[in-house]
Amino acid sequence: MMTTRNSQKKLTGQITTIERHILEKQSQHPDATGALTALMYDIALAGKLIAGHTTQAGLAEVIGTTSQTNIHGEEVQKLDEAADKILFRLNDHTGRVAVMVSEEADDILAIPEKYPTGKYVLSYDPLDGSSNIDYNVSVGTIFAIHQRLSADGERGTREDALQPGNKIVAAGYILYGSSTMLVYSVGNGVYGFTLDPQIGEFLLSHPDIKLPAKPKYFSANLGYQRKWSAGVRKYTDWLQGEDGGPTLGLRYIGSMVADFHRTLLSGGVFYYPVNTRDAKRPHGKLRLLYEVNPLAFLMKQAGGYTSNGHRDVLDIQPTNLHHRTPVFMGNKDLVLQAEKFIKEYDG
Ligand code: AHM
Ligand code: MG
Repeated sequence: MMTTRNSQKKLTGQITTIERHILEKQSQHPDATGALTALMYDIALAGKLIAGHTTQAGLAEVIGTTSQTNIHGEEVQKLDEAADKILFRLNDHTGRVAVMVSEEADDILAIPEKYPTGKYVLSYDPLDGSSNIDYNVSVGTIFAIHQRLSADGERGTREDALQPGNKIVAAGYILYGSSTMLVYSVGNGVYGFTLDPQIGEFLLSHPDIKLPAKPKYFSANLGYQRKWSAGVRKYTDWLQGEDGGPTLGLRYIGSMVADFHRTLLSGGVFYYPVNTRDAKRPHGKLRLLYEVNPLAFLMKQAGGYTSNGHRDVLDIQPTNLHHRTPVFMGNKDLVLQAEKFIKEYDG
């Protein structure tokens, strides 16, 4: 009975594919050339291809030989390297991108000379949280798109890549979890799509995502708590009900896209502060260009706020491609409280 009713509901309801959704958004901008729409669609395609790899992750040993070759005679690649190549190759020849930045590459990724450049800059983390793959835990791709600063027709530059989050024109992530989801924004709301594996299409499942006003969880690696500053420790106590704080539940996956996705849907705060005893990372672990800023852009679009503990991360001018920053993101009142504790106890 349930099955019949559910399928009837599906048949009568509108099915919005990501392509239709992107095209509808584009039609609201009569001056749009379609390049951003096409770029978004290429990223969605990359997401489908990467999802195909991640779902086979545990099979690498089974379908591969003892050496590094799979049954198709191809070299078995590390998943993050495979994801990196997929994103680059789908975008290097389209004439839509001026230059790319990847977590996997030290320097900017130039468009090969034989192909034309376009007006967008694409920054991405091809597979964030990849240390979790061996444990069958969700991982994700994160991306941000800026407009180029250099002249049209030229090769893209490092300056094109080093732009603050407040100049992002579109951003999103693809979460490879119990289902594959793509969540994105072009600056007018946040939309979530779930991949229907039977037809290979992303279908609109979460229209106009807004952060719930009543937060549910806080999310941080409490294993490092003793290495956080006094302000961050006070804040953590506050989140657990000290000094009139809200008493939130704790959830931490250790895969930023998954922790972010839950925070976006449930309300709360995700933070990754500086570990004061880690001299190698005086600014925390997470990277501004392709991890923090794209998610901060989405968080803002959903009604939330992201801070480095002092100010909006979207206003930080990156000084290098792999610029790191501490991060506190989620419901605005919770994040402002972090700033308050840090100011009071850490100066
Ligand atoms: P990665 O880019 O090497 O995957 O590291 C980033 C990941 C994030 O997904 C996550 O928030 C964080 O590292 C978890 O770090 P930790 O294990 O220190 O809690
Ligand atoms: Mg990463």
